[in-house]
Amino acid sequence: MSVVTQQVKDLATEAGFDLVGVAAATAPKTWDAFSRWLSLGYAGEMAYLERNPSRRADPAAILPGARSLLCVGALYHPGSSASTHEDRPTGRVSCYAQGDDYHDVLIPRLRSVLERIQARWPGTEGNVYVDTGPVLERDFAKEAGLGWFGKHTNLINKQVGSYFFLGEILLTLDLEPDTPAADHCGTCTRCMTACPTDAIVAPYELDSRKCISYLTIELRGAIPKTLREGVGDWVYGCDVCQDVCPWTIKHGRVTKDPALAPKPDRDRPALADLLRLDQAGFSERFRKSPIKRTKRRGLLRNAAVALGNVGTRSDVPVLSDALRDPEPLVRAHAAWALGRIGGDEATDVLREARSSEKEEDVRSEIDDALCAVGAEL
Ligand code: B12
Ligand code: SF4
Repeated sequence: MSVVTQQVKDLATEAGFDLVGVAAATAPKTWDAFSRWLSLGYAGEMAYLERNPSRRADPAAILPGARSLLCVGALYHPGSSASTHEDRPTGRVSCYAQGDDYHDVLIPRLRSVLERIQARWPGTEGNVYVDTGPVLERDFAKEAGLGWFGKHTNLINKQVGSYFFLGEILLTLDLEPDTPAADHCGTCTRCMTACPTDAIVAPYELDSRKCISYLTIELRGAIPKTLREGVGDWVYGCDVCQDVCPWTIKHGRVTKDPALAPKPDRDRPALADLLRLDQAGFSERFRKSPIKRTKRRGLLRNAAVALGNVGTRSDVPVLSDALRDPEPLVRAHAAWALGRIGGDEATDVLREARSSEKEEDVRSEIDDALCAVGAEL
């Protein structure tokens, strides 16, 4: 490896990144797979993925003279969960979202690496990305040897598993590329069979519209009724396909990075507490967390679905309050949850809400819920 390449990699390691590699700034190898994925509609409402195709297809279109990508990985699995809430139903939060927002941690860290590169090699231009730009991050990270595409589509690394974030610096500096990681999935299909919503429609192909991560984070409107049961108790993201992977079980490593460590009460929030959050409470509780992305109404929608799946009749009062929430989205999903829980109290609450509900979509959810509990309309 050239001296410059080694020195650049050392700067990233010194900054605290767990995985470091280099890819050439050429067109992404999986561009055709990406285009096909878009054309099949698998991106759902994530319209930003269709923007700037020419920039996504060619790093030099983002940064003229781009030669290399310094690709990094940062472990984020927090280890075993600590929270308990006696017997109250709780929701699950993906382990990537139990700490502070990783963009806020990793972007400044990569910028400081770029500044050190520019100080040592004056005239070098560079752009920093963590999820934020028109870059197929997994494609370049794979080329840089950080891991291979698992059948669940996440990159897996032989030494550490798949629980790591990706980031990269696009550079005009000429660095020596690493050897791409070889595929070690073999005939295993555990992630595909374990996915609760059958979102992994073929090996290496994910239909986002079915993925719990998309449904609980990216989707702004109602969660399709046919998928709500599969969402289970997840209220933000999902880890199932990675948790069942033999590479996670045998080699998965926990983060040692204090900046990405879990925050109290983020892994297993009590669902009733989430449903009672007003705007000020939501903003305060999730100010530094990635969870703020769903906005209050998205998180309360998710909490209602989870309560419909794991709640009991003692949760009817909190769902009854949610039926009066100012957000129609929350009222609609609270109605669905009451229909799942059933019983006389839930039926009375639904009937009462129906008489005053003005929004057609919500009324239709209430009607379906009343049907589900066997009540006459
Ligand atoms: C959009 C997006 C999503 C969408 C779509 C996910 C997806 N699979 O594409 C949704 C909201 C569902 C999502 C969910 C998650 N995401 Co996301 N997401 C992204 C984002 C912004 C773009 C990804 C993208 O371009 N997708 C387009 C499709 C076509 O890409 P793909 O599915 O990876 O498909 C590739 C391969 O399958 C390959 N391929 C296709 N066919 C074949 C055939 C063979 C034989 C082979 C070998 C390969 C291959 O080519 C495709 C194109 O590159 C990236 C950040 C970025 N800018 O890259 C983060 C990113 C991919 N997400 C990340 C994470 C952590 C997650 C979650 C784990 C979060 C969670 N726990 O809820 C889940 C994982 C769900 C899953 N099983 O993928 C990390 C992944 C890190 C890693 N180790 O891989 C990234 C890189 C963010 C980051 N900076 O760390 N995400
Ligand atoms: S994150 Fe969950 S829902 Fe999405 S593909 Fe993996 S197991 Fe399926």
